[in-house]
Amino acid sequence: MSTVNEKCGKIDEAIEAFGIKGRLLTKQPYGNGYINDTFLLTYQLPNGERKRYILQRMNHSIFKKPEELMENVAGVTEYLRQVIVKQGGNPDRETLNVIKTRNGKNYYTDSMGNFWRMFLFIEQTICLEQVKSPEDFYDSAVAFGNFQRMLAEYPAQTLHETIPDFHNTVVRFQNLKKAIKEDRMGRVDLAQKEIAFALEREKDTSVLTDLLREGKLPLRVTHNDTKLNNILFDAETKKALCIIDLDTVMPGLSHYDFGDSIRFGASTGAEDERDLDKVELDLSLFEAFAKGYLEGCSGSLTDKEIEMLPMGAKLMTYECGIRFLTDYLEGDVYFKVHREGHNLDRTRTQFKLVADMEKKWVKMSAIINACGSRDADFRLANPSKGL
Ligand code: ADP
Ligand code: GN1
Ligand code: MG
Repeated sequence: MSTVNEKCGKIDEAIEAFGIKGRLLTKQPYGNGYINDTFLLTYQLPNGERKRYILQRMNHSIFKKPEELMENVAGVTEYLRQVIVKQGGNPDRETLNVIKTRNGKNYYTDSMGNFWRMFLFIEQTICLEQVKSPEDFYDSAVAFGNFQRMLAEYPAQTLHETIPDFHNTVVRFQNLKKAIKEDRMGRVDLAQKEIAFALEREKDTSVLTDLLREGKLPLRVTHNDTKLNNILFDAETKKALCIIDLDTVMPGLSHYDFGDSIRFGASTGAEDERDLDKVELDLSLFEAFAKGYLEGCSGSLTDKEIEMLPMGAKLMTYECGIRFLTDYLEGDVYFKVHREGHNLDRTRTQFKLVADMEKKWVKMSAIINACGSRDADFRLANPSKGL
């Protein structure tokens, strides 16, 4: 327990603020997220039962307005609860559930100015760091597609933009150029090859944002951070159960969700793998995800959206690479790192994947074409479902 207290001085104050009835048995750091500090709390309830909760210290240097962030999370989770109940599902397991403080608030501000929130811990689940089988990945795709479909009618205008320009690749590229120019840590020399790779692809950065501006791609409510460890699988049925990490649910393009899942899950290597020979795009995983995502969206994507999915995969991978590279150059101030050069290693895997996608472009497009034809047949047979 001492390590937890050393890491977060005011955790006990936060625990107290949520007023869970029962005796706190353990508190421990939990999970592999890069952004928030996550803890698992185990309580013994007055009736002798054990109950677990997730406590998170929100990263307020990244999320500057925790109040707005939690308004989004509470709004979306309450809405999802209703949809899940209507569908006959279990709302305590199929969505996050925000626990309120004693004062009825969605989060607690401690005396050091840290922001804390609590969720029901979803028991009997597995969180995957890497795809184990195409079936799991297909399943996660259906779940992310469903997520978007369930939120299709959500009043998007009430959502706050928790991180402005989150998937604006043009802005991300400008940030990279600024970091190169400033070279705050003297690391530019160590990343010459990666910098050259990033700069050579400037023309790609605006492809999706241009189509959005021209009205050729629709804005939807998207998750925006669809990596595989942001989904919980049921430990017994092995089916995708609950989408978590809702901090970046905002209006966005379907390509952001599709692409981010591909960059993380369809890679044959881990995101920080140092042996780049182990990293490539697995086309069968790409196909499994594309099939599942379109099925989950249930005929709601337009032809143009479908056509642009390979670009979504490439651009989200490239964008994540330039974000890791920018953070490396700026001194690892955004993503949690666990070793020297960690962000540069992550940059390299993303750029290796981008290069591999460029090689496999024709095959990726053919897979999407085939999935798109099936989707068009589905829309013909179910005219009420399409746009
Ligand atoms: P980050 O933004 O830092 O990625 P997440 O919200 O994704 O934080 O949480 C980190 C990890 O904690 C997740 O990958 C998952 O393993 C676990 N986790 C988060 N919320 C829950 C929950 N309600 N039930 C079970 N596990 C959870
Ligand atoms: C972060 O929060 P987490 O660990 O699920 C990041 C994503 C990146 C991802 C790279 C809010 O995701 O955008 O794609 O790391 N989240 C935020 O692994 O910046
Ligand atoms: Mg996460």
